[in-house]
Amino acid sequence: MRIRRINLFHVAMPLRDPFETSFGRSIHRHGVLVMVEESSGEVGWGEVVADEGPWYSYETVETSWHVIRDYIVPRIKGLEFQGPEGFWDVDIVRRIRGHNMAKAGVEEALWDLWARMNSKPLWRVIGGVRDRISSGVSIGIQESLEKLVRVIGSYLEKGYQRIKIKIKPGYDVEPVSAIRKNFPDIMLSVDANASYTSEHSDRLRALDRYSLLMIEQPLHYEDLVDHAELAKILETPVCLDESIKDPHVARSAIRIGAAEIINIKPGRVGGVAPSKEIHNIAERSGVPVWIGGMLETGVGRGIQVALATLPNVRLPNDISASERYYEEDIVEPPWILTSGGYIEAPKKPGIGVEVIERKLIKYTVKYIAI
Ligand code: OSB
Ligand code: MG
Repeated sequence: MRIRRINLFHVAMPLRDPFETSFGRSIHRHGVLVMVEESSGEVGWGEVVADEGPWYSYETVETSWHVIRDYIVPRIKGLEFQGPEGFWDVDIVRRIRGHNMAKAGVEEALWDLWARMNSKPLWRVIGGVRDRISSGVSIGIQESLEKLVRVIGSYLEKGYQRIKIKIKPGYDVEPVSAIRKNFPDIMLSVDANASYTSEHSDRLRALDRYSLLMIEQPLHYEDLVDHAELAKILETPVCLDESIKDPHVARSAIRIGAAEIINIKPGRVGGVAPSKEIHNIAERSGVPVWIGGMLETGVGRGIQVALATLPNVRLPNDISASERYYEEDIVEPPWILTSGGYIEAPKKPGIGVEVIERKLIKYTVKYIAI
């Protein structure tokens, strides 16, 4: 395949409910959709999950725009690729340090394009083994415990298989205990988004009483050693998100015992190939993985769904239906939850859904064709 043009769309999608974590509150989900055009006219889509500001990661919409426009596109335009893996052989891609969200947007678009050109669903192209994936829901910090319990009840009614709540120091044992009082047996996990330090280990140990599925990224985003020590003293398995920037870090984290579970977010690690690589490293070490999310639009969700069909994805994913995030998704069909809390892996080629131009235009705040 030969790329003749790349289009970038900075989108601002209004979230159905504001999403609050230990690092801030979002009302809109910003991101960059990447559309690659092949010389035959076929197109592929990918999603940069960077936020407007450098909160979850140092990357932002603007830095990804800069890196894609000024470094990646000039070198990949016109190149003949034998397959999407070829992206990682391009000299400039190897030389760019970090900026995995920017790389992921382009890389995912090449995978979608490749699968479409071969008339196969992406999940089949990457070796998926199941035709539906387990869906969980991630719930932001709520203004009251009553509201939290009510919101959880409504998602359980819809069928979501696992509830994850955001915690931070001072908002942890109480919400978890309130949830357990109302829902003693549900699959429940917590995500701290790096808001604790080793000094909080008593507070974290207090969570051991609630049979949590895992505690996600309790400590600093660059820290592995303290996570390894914490994993030794907690019964609740420690899962890493922010710390697992790429396959290299995944290998180190597993080796020292810092990651008993890994949250793979394709957008965070550079796209499909690095996600598969982390999946395989973890599988060889007996570490289960699941696919995390960044409130993706229907495009990024297609990439998540495909990856969630891989064999070592053994826990429910942060991949919810389109309507959980947005009044209106930009793709059709929207992603829907089926009975029992599953999302079906599509039968159509590529990510299996189409971007609707009218909706894309509605949510685009900046556009460039390169
Ligand atoms: O830490 O997993 C996280 C959303 C934005 C930034 C970070 C995280 C999240 C989520 C949402 O938890 C997961 C989803 O997309 O449903
Ligand atoms: Mg997380």
